[in-house]
Amino acid sequence: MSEALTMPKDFLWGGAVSAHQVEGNWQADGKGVSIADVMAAASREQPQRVVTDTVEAGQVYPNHWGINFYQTYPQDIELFAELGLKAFRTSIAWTRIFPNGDEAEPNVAGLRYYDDLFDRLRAKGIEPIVTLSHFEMPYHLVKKYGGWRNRKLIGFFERFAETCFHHFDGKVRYWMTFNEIDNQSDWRNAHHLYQDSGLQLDSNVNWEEAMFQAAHNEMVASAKAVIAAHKIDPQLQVGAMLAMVPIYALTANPGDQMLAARAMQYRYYYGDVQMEGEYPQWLLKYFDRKGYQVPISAADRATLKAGAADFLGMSYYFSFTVKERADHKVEFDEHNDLVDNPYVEKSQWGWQIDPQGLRWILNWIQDRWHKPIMIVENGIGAYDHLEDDGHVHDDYRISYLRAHIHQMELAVVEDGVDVIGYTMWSPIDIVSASTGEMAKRYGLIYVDRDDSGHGSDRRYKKDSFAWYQQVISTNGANL
Ligand code: P53
Repeated sequence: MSEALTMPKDFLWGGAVSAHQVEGNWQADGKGVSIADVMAAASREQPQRVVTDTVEAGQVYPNHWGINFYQTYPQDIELFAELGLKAFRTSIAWTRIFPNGDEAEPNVAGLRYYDDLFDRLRAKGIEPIVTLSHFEMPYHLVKKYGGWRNRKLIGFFERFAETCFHHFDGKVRYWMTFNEIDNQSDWRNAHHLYQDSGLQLDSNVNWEEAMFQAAHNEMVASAKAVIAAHKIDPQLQVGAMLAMVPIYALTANPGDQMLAARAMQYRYYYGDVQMEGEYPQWLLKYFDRKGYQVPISAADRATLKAGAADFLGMSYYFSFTVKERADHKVEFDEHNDLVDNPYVEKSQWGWQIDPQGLRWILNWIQDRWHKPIMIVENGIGAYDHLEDDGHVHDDYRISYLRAHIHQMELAVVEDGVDVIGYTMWSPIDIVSASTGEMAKRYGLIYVDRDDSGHGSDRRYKKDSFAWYQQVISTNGANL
């Protein structure tokens, strides 16, 4: 790589996971059933995970075992410390704290588990960064209340958030409310509506309208959490969390350019609402035109304004490309309007690999929201091979991470973008969120477990482990 770039001294180099993808032990110590616990495994070829309502014999539920992190975390933290992580992002499984989501009192055993996890991280000098809701809401809230379309969930989430802010005050300083709240902009994909908002919709419902209603309630809940956190401890920093995907126009045709601009507005209005506390005009007009009922009260507007997020947490995996629709309508439909970008390669799972897109989107965010940015996910899912001698030669992972970190450093050093941390996905192999596979590996540490749940669970350091270790120890100078 070209000459070294000097990153800020206190930059948070880290790694990220989520609770349901690692913890397993899905019924331990009073934990309730989450939406991830009733999602069966899928595959690269058949990616749609089926929600089975109850646990069915003959189905595989990879989130029931994860990588057994609920028990192995003390040893895994030793490995993270050896790697040199300065920050570790995970989530709190809502169902460990409020098993059904609507209880008045928290489950103490759940709080104790995270107490010990955060204490052990701190003892190693690793800053915990915590997401409150990462695709793992209580399934009871789906069944009894219909998920986030129901305003009652605002109160339930507020209680959960307040409980965590109080209980972990002094241990956790950086929080995020809803993981990748913008994935549901692809509302034709039932998986995203379920994962983000706990929606299971009939065909007679307008899914797009339902998505806007659910997202509104989540954003009000998120703002209430921000307000509560600042009351509990003004030091607490609460972020929004978006999957940032640059959406390019295929050509200089103004029609392509207009649709690309609209696509960015569509996918990132959640950011406008959460970072600035305001709905954009174009969207209010869109609701009118479509006749959508999204009850945004004056009280909600005040809440959104007062509860604007402190920073943006973001993931970055790929970019999209669009071209003008045949009917020339300036309306974005993520499920149907995307085209291949001839200038970029794809991963084994068909995700477009675009390191420069990271610099592009960081600049875009800085210009738009003017708040600190934390990259809380970036990585590549790939098939790995564990050699007989215990090595995994994952040069493709090193290449991916190196190219992306380089672009981030250019954004920080040359462009002055305020990025305060980078937690790669993921320091250790985990269950994939979209397909439930173990074989889609992201880790710097290999976990011996396969798609059907078999394996010794032993950990092996991949080649990328030593590589990232020296990235951190040189503060990003040595890529
Ligand atoms: P997996 C889809 C598109 C982009 C990011 O994804 C996504 C998803 C998942 O629905 O999710 C984030 O495991 C997410 C993580 C997830 C990671 O990206 O599907 O925040 O939980 O594991 C990678 O390959």
